[in-house]
Amino acid sequence: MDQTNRHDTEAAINRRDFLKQSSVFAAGGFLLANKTLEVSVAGKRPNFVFFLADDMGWADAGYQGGDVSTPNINRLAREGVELNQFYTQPVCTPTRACLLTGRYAFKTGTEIRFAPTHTGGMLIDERTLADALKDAGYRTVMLGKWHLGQWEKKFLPNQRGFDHHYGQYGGVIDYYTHLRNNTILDWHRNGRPVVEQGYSTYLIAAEAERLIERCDKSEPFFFYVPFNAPHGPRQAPQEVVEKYEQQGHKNPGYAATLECMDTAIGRILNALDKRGLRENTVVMFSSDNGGTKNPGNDPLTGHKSAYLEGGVRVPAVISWPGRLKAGSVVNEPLHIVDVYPTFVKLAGGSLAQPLPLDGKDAWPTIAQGKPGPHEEIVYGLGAIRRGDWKLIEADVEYYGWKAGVTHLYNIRQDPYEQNNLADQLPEKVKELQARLAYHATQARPSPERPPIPNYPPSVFGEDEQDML
Ligand SMILES: [Ca+2]
Repeated sequence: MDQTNRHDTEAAINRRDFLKQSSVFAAGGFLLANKTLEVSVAGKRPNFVFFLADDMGWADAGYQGGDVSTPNINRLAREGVELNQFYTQPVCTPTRACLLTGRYAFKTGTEIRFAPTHTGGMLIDERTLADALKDAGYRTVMLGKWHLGQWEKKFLPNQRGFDHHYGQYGGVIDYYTHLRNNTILDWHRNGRPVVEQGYSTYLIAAEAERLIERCDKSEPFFFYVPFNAPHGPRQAPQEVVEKYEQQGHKNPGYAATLECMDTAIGRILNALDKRGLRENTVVMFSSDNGGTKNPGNDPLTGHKSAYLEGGVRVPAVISWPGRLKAGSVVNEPLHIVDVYPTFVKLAGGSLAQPLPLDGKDAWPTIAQGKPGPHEEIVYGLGAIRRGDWKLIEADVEYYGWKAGVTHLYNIRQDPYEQNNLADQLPEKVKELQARLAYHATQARPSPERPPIPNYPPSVFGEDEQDML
């Protein structure tokens, strides 16, 4: 066995052991129960930085034993709290809606992934996390990929609570040309198209550095930083790709794209350090959905687009130096809808709003080892978990996974979803089906306008057509 293979094997074994250990903790209580620091949020309100990776696999962060260099994400885990059962939706658009509204995506008009021809957007009566923090006196900044409506102005980031936006509106860009399908410019700053040179991941880091350098330290801020990395096309500076080629890495393009994202995270953390802001900043990192088949999500089953754990259970860490116990692990199930109430509460903001939240304040679980706040977690209208039981009622055809088959798993006993108990436990299936049927009554689709005229346009953003 050569060195690379040995490393891969050892990493896989470590991950397997860790997951087994996790299921024991989940059964027995809460790892943090007697070890937490008491957290008081009295005093100065924290800043928030949320880094969102795009399609990063469960196994790829170095802190999970992955073979890509991610020292900055590892540092966040080492200095913060690892969220070991942190769930999202299986694809980009709905996860981003969950994060920004604290509500399940099917209620916000975003159950489906927005294609480039899509003229709809996240429903405009939804209050966003940026709206809520702005109401609480925060400066709100978004750097990166939106994917919640790319055409009408009312759906764009500056209209959804962000004081500043820089980045892309749609789902995919070329990292260097910032074009979709080699045709449509998708790079913008505050509602204006931007034509510039540079690698998107590093441009995002540079914009963040500039803003942090200039920021008024008396004004709290929320930075939402959803990178387009490591989503395809997997592009990175040649010297980084060559490093992984020389190591014999099975997917050097992916590895380099991920490493560069980690480098950008490090630059932004350093910018906070330089201004003396890190101690008063909550930094969170997660992926938006599971990895694709290559590199995969070993040892979880399934991939992006599937409701299996590999599609919806993602690497996630949260750090607040001096406030959260360094190097601790939370094994309670949490969902990305929880970020909204958790952050707004820490900010001293108001959660009073007409549309009810699905997210729960997860701070007592994260900081004090309290039981998880959820009786159930909904992954979309085709999958739900209540307690340890997870039902997958429908799914897309994906990498050999068959749609139209009912699956029932006990996630605590069977975290890799190997043993479908649906035929053995019809009453449990019925109970969970009834819950999904209830949630389906809450769905709100987003109406689309007629197709984008003269598709493909030269730039996304209807009002930006004449600005190029
Ligand atoms: Ca994604």
